[in-house]
Amino acid sequence: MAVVGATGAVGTVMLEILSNRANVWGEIRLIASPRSAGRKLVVRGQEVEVIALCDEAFDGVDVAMMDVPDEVSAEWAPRAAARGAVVIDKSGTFRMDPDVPLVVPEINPQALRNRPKGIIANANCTTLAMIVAVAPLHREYGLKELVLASYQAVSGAGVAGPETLYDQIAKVAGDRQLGSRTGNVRHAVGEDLGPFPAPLVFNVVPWAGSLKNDGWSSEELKMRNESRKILGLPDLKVSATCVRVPVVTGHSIAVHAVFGSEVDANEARKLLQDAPGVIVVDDPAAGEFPMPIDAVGTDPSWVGRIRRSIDDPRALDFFVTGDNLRKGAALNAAQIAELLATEFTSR
Ligand code: 11C
Repeated sequence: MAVVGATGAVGTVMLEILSNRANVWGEIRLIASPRSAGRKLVVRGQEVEVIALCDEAFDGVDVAMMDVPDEVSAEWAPRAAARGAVVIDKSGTFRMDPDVPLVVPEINPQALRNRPKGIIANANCTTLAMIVAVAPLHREYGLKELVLASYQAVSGAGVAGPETLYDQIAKVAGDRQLGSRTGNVRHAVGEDLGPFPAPLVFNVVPWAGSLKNDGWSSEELKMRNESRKILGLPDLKVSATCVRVPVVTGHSIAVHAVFGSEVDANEARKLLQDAPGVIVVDDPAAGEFPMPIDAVGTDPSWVGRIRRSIDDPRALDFFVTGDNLRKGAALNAAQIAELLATEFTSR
């Protein structure tokens, strides 16, 4: 196996995950940009030297997991596939390509068999946290529409995200004027906003990704288009508002899901309790809700605040939180790789 982008935010979590799951790989090769080549990282208790991205790096590799920027994937995923590796790509480049399956092992594992380009795509972290909870409800009630609002952690923006938030927190700590009319957060934080369009500290920013047509952000369109593809519902109505919040790790989504048939909140809660990859934390009277501070470092999507819409008996409202670096990225890719390993060994 090759891990491409081994030194990034997701790469670091990937090495941790590969170190803790069953070893079906033998050699794990670590690949990164020439800038990071020569660094030594630990995987499965062994120190491994990072090698620079080049065609030869893929020789003998069965599965290559790539976590690199879109433009790097666009060039290197086909090159790695041409060298004989099955590529699991975590970028946005191939997700909507009809010849590339978009796989969530709990939902559509069969899709990975049809991969004419030798590339399998991994969904966006916000989509992944939400879709694992939505799919079992869809199977029971028949999904018609999703209205979503996300609360996304800064680590979704890569290593620069947490660095920016921690720096901003250090700059404002102890100033009790900030956040009131007499304190100016923008002034306290300074001009360097890192990867964000506005200060994150003492704030929420209704923006993630880049500007697309008619005012939608790329992140909002990903939630719509990827949900449709994963669930096999090309006409699903999806309306998402993506918001960045001052959380380091853990993306949350408020979901309003409209179904074809009437829903029952208790039955839905039971369905979710039995669903793979989901944990239900839903006891508001005891102060128990899904929250990033609890979900960080864990594998499932945490679901709570499950209630039937007051005005529509076919609609369910709930809140989901998941670790955006684990199920949202590295874990889902590792699960896909494990499915591939089963396929290879049964040949
Ligand atoms: C964020 N969800 O939180 C994004 C990061 O398409 O894989 C992942 C972008 C992607 O900013």
